Amino acid sequence: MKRVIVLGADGYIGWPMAMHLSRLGYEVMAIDNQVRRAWDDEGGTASLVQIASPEVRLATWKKLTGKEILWRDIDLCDFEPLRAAIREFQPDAIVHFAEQRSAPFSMVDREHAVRTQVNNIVGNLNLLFAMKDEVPDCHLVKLGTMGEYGAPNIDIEEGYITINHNGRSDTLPYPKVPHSFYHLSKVADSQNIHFATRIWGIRATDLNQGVVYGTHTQDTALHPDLATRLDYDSIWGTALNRFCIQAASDLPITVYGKGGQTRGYLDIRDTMDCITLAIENPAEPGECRVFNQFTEQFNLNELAAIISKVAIKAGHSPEILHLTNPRVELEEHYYNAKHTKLLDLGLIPHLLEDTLIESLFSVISSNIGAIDPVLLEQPSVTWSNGGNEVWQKYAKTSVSSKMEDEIKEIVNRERR
Ligand code: NAD
Ligand code: USQ
Repeated sequence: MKRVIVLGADGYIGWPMAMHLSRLGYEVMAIDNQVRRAWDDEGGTASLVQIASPEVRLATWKKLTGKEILWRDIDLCDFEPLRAAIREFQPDAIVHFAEQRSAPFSMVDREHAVRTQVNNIVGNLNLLFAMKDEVPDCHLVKLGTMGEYGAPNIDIEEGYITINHNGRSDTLPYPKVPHSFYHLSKVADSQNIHFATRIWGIRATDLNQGVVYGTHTQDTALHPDLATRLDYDSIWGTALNRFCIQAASDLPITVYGKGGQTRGYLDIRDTMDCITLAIENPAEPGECRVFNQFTEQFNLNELAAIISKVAIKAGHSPEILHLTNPRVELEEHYYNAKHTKLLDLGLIPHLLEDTLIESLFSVISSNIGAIDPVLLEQPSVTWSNGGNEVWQKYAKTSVSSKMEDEIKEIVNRERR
């Protein structure tokens, strides 16, 4: 039986992934420090779908399937406990989801940008050192993001590009011009992983994932206590989730700017399959393999149109609004990203329109009474001057001072 550690196993994707691998017969250790729940408490945000505590999730999983997922409450920025867990479990693969993943959160103010980059870059670096020390042959499957590339005016390749320059040629990591301090933390992670594979011979797959949607997997659908998150507020909710919930509650769909912003998208079930394919077909020692992990691409106007079409069939009359864009980003641009490597390994994609009809709209309508319109308020964080004032309006605690304390604690811990 192969052993896999899932880092960030209390999160939107990490929890279904831990169950998915457990069902497939992998021995799974789940690690998370539940910081995401703390960030919800600070910011006054919440998942639309109620999520159970890790204890209840694990007990329910064991009761329904007879399978045990080991749980460890560890902060990746805390090196020794992380190393000890890896030494104890001796994983064949580690799937790394455990990062701050919101672009608006990273753009609130200096503290949030620092918090994001310290959490993500230090956590990832600690992981690389722990792997080198304890399990040098283990395969790292790291969640990066398509947003690392930004929106270049040329085709986006899968990780590397061959450049001819002044009569010479080389294949180099693809240039990255991302659009938030969060996305920049992922670029730094990618660089550090690439370097670690070169100097230590670590095996790594860096997955540049598009926007993930949907809450239903074979496992989350088994019982309400196994459900995963559905975020729709302006910090954690993706445009796709927000548009669906706006349409289902007869509120205007909020497109920022012209709506030509194009992104790659994939169903959460395809995320499960992509990561399983990556684990089952590991990178070679010293290889830093990059896959672009998405199945369909849409611009925001196309996305709003598909969601409106499904909402109209469900009896709603959605209106599409174009708001002043709080972000600094291209609103009309070329976008052609290669994504063949996972298809070559056997991925069979689900399609957005089917998932909207088959599950997402029914999940939303069964939770319609729990929607908080304040969380859909616009815009919450502006890129040009930060949204700290708006954040503070909703935050239950003084975020700035709490963030400062957390950062000081991490720095002091590292010094010790
Ligand atoms: P999430 O916020 O729901 O889950 C992340 C989990 O990691 C949380 O449970 C959090 O508590 C944990 N975590 C964060 N920092 C940690 C630390 N220092 N130590 C231990 N645990 C920590 O996020 P998600 O949507 O499940 O995303 C998972 C990963 O996939 C992220 O790295 C994200 O950047 C990436 N990704 C997500 C999407 C998407 O659409 N959701 C798209 C592309 C990439
Ligand atoms: N947007 C709207 N209206 C809204 C919210 C957002 O028009 O109400 C726009 C944004 O301006 C942006 C686009 O929608 O142009 C995408 O924003 P998003 O919040 O859906 O996605 P993003 O910030 O890119 O982040 C999400 C996840 C992140 C992941 C990323 C994948 O939160 O963790 O890394 O998608 S990718 O976009 O491929 O980088």
